[in-house]
Amino acid sequence: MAMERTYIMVKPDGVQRGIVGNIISRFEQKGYVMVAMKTRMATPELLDEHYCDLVEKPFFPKLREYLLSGPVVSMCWEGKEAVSTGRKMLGATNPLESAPGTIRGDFCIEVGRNICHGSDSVENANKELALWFEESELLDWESHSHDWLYE
Ligand code: DAT
Ligand code: MG
Repeated sequence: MAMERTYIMVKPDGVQRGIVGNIISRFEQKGYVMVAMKTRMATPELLDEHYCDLVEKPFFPKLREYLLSGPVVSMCWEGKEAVSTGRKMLGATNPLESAPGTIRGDFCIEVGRNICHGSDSVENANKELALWFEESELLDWESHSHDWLYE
């Protein structure tokens, strides 16, 4: 079974608009386990590393300003195929192309205010989790529902 950990981050608009609880609920209800969570301010250095593939893009300065505009909530969720499923739960990058029922499809309109981040591969998830969390913050524990979720 491909048990994975993914990095999910609620961006400043999601925090300001009070959508954090809804996003947590969706991952909990799906059956994923919360391995870590914290509220913090991002920094330019963290964002340059986190979005190292995008730093040359023309929209990057605005993206950085947006992500520095208020607290973010960093989370690690664990479970079977958590990375790819987390991306499906978030919806498409452009919220107008996100299906209703996804987080972006239900709560936002513009790509520059798309309220959440989710890792796009297991490799990037590991990189992002190491960037945003100390190793000691990532907890190993098993939900009491484990055997009711997995055959
Ligand atoms: P995702 O967040 O779905 O993984 P991404 O990694 O391609 O998408 O881009 C990271 C973020 O950058 C995205 O959530 C919003 C912003 N972004 C991406 N493409 C953009 C564009 N064309 N114009 C403005 N912002 C953009
Ligand atoms: Mg991405």
